[in-house]
Amino acid sequence: MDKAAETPSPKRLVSSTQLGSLRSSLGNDGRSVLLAVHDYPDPDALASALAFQVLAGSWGVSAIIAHGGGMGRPENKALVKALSIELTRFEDIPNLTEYRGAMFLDTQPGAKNQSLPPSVRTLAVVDHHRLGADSVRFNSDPVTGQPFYADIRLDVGSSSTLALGYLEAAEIVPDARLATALFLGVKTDTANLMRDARMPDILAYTRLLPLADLPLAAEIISPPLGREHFRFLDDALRHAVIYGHSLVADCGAITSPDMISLVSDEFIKARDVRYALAHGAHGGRLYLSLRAKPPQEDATRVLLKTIRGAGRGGGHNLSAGGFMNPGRDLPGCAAVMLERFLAVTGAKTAVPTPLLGLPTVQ
Ligand SMILES: [Mn+2]
Repeated sequence: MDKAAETPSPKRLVSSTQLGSLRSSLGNDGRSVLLAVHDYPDPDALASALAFQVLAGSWGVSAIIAHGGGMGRPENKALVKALSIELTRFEDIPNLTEYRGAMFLDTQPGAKNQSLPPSVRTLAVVDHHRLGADSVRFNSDPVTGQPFYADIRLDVGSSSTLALGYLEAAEIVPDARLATALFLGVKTDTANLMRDARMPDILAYTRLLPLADLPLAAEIISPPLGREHFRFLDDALRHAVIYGHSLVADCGAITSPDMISLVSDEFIKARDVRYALAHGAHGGRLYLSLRAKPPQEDATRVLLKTIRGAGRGGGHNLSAGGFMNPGRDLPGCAAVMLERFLAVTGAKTAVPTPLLGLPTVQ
């Protein structure tokens, strides 16, 4: 985290010193900047990138939002479409070195959930994720040694909260489009302020509320769903097994890694379930999405212990995600993963019960 000489007032999330440091990091030599978000970007990643695109634009710096992977969750696709967010995939950029460098949003250099080639210089990072061994412990590019601006706050529930802090420091009031995006970013990352939300998130939410286009936000958050969506959920329901207080849902082969968070989000609601883990195979990896229910607040620890040595992951207190590299033995990897997860969550000796096999109570 950047140690600002000036302490922001309690209502100011970002000081003018921090804003100035970011501005000089992005520079203004006529070259564009890449706003790099994590693969399979979610509303928080997209909204914060949009905010920094506006902020950079106010400094005369042009920036494009770029990412790896695709997009599966219907509401993520709806956000991009409804707000006309222009996205470029890293692989579609012919010459990455034409850009001055990258600002990472909702992810970090070295994190394995983003696939920007490391040859691109890091200019800045704004994020709120706790990562395993990947966490940025330095403020300089590992390849070039050049310093960059880093603002990584584990005590904030969304990158959109931080992005709004930067806009406010620059005295920019977001228009309805940007406010709608940021509102949805805070809302989805904190599950309506009920998951890993802190006071800055609550303040950001209430500031964005009157500025956002709420009917449009409602449309984005509940887009029309095709039958394949329900088939996917049906399959996940049939494969969900409860072991004591831990639920595991095998989603099989998935079309996009972000789909499994739909399942973990939903299944953590099950009575007496304290951890809900959804997993699915995509592109030779076994993806995991974990949700925890208070008083359990160790989702990232549980996830990292589950995948240890076999992949990468990161997250927050109540939600975490990552992947394992199964090599040629996907079933073997899934079995190891399950064994570790049950051991870490204290469910090793629990008798497995299918979620749909539970008796209906009351
Ligand atoms: Mn986020």
